[in-house]
Amino acid sequence: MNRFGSWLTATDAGVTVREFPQGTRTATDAARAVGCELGQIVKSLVFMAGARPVIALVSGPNRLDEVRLEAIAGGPVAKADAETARLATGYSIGGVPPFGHATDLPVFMDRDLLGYPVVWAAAGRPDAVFEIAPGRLRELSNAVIADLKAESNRTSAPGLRAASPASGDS
Ligand code: 5CA
Repeated sequence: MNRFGSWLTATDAGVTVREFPQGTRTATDAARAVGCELGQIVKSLVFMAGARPVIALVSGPNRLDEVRLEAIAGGPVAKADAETARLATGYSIGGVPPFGHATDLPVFMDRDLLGYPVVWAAAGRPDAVFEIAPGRLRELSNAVIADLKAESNRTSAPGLRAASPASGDS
C-alpha cells in the first residue's frame, strides 16, 4: 500500500479513494474526471515560508495571494520547487494530498472551500482523488482557515484583458 493508503488506514479516516484512468493531475483534469465544479477541487500547494515548508489548500480556480499567506505563515513566501515539495510531503506534484504527509507540515485552508457540501482532493497519485466534506478536511489536515485567494487580477498584464473583452470567463 502507498503512503496515503497507509495513512488513511491508520487514521480510520473513512475516506474512499477513487481512481480515474483519464488522470486528475491538474485541478481542471480532476474536475472533468469527477464531474464537479472546479471550485470543489482542492489544490494542495507547497510553499516555503521562510525555511519552513507549508501547505496551502486552495479552491480550484483561485490564485493564492502570497502576501496573505506570508501574513499568516510568516514569510518570506515562495512556491516550493518540485523536489522540495516531494521531500516535504512524500508525494509528487499532481498527487500531493491535503494530509498524510511525510513530515509535519502546517496547513492553511482557503475559506472558499467551506462553501461547498463536498470537495475533492488528490489521493497521493495523479490519477486518484477522494471526496470529503470541507469541515472534515479541515479536521483531518488540522488546517487553519484563511482568506488566501488573490482578490483581483492586479498582477496580470492589463493588455491581455483588453485584448479579449468578450472572453466571458470571469
Ligand atoms: N491532482 C490535482 C487536483 S487535486 C492536483 O494535485 N492539483 S494541484 O494544483 O494541487 O497540483 C498542481 C500544482 O502543483 C500546480 O497548481 C502548481 O502550483 C504546482 N506545480 C506544478 N509544477 C510544479 C513545479 N515544477 N514545481 C513546483 N510546483 C509545481
